[in-house]
This record gives sequence, structure tokens and C-alpha cells, in this order.
Amino acid sequence: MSPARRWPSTADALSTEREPAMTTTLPAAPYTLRGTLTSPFARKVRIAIDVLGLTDQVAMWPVQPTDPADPIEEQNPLGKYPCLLRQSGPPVYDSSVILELLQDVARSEALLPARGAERIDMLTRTRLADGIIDAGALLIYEDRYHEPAHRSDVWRERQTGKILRALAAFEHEPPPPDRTNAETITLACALGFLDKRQLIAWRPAFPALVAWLDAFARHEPAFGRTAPPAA
Ligand SMILES: N[C@@H](CCC(=O)N[C@@H](CS)C(=O)NCC(=O)O)C(=O)O
Repeated sequence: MSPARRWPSTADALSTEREPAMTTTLPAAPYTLRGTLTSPFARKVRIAIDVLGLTDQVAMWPVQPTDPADPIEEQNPLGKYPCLLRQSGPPVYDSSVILELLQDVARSEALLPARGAERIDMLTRTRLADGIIDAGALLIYEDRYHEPAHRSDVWRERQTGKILRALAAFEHEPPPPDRTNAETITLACALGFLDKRQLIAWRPAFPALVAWLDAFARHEPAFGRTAPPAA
């Protein structure tokens, strides 16, 4: 694996509002995160890096999704990001597994309990929030990869239904907004993704989640620091 271009390890790269300048310098950091500033799954990881105090240990190397020469498919055969490269050991994916690794590196259990019923609950609720992003991505890909005549309203309704039911579950029982953990990070990234992509008008239908996101953003500054670029 010989990257042509990388980002250096800087806190700035985690919080930037624009793509940082490229460099050919190989990072000295023990870990390198492959992702983009617009990826909600990569945002989960960027927030975790920030809150766990690991910004000096993780370099950033942006994925160029439209560049066939980008080695992301060698690093993760699924071609998905985020993907965390290590100085020793194979690459680590997906976002929730990366969160667990980062917790280990930080010797913390702040994001996810190590064992017990709370761990299973949090993993399940984190997957529920992940599923909002997954379904939203499928809506985007439907438009991106299918000509208008081949787009399926049935498919769109299925994905929209998943998003709405998951949002209803969180609206009914939101996690405490003053905690930063795997569930709250992922839910905030999912809601931020819906806002950014304007996939559905969720705000009028889910007022408790609107309030929840405001409160979480006030509680956790890393959420604002990792906002996707405006353009
Ligand atoms: N379950 C994975 C999902 C990752 C994912 O779908 N990432 C998107 C970018 S936000 C991606 O890689 N899309 C390109 C593709 O699916 O080929 C995770 O949590 O990391």
C-alpha cells in the first residue's frame, strides 16, 4: 500500500470546513483514517477521535470516491469508508468497529460499555441510527445510479419507511442528549446527514428529535467541529 497523497495528522484536519491541502508527506501517526468530510459514518469516527483525545494519533487521508486509482477497495474490499489503517495489522472497518478500537487505544469506556446489557442496548440503538444513514444512502444511490425511468417508487418508500420508523423510535425514547457515546454520536450524525442531504422533511414530524439535536450540539462541541463543508 503506497498512498500517493495524504493528509497530515492535525486537529485541524478533523474540524476543517474545507478540504485541507494535500501533502505527499507520510504521516508519523500510528493510525490513518480513510474517509471524506461529507461522510456521516466517517463523521462518527472523527467525533470519536476528537472526544477521546486522539487527534495526534490519527492522520487523515481523504477518499476520492470518483477516482478509480483510489486504493480504498484494496484497504476495504467492500470499498466503503471510514476505514482505519494501522501501522501494524490489517485495516479496520466499519465505523462502529473503529469506535471500539479507538476506545481501546484511549483506554476508555466512554463511548460503549465493555460488557453487559447496557452494551447490547447501546450497540442495538447505534445500529438503528446507522440504519437511518444506510437507508438515506440507498435513496441517494437510487437517484445517482439509476436513470429516471429505472427508479423505483416502491424501493424509495421502503427506505423512507425505515428512516421514519427509526426516527419515531428515537423520538419516542431519545437517549440523554448530555452524554457522548456511540449511540448519541451516531444519532447526531444521522440527523445531520438528513439535514445536509435534505432527504426527508424530518424536522416538523419529530420535534423531540429537533430539540434533542440542539441539546446534543450544545453538549458536544465535537459535533459542530466535524460539520460537513457547506458547499
Ligand atoms: N456500515 C458501514 C457503512 C459505511 C458506508 O456505507 N460508507 C459510505 C460513505 S458514507 C460508502 O462507503 N459508500 C460507498 C459505497 O458504498 O460504495 C460503516 O458503518 O462504516
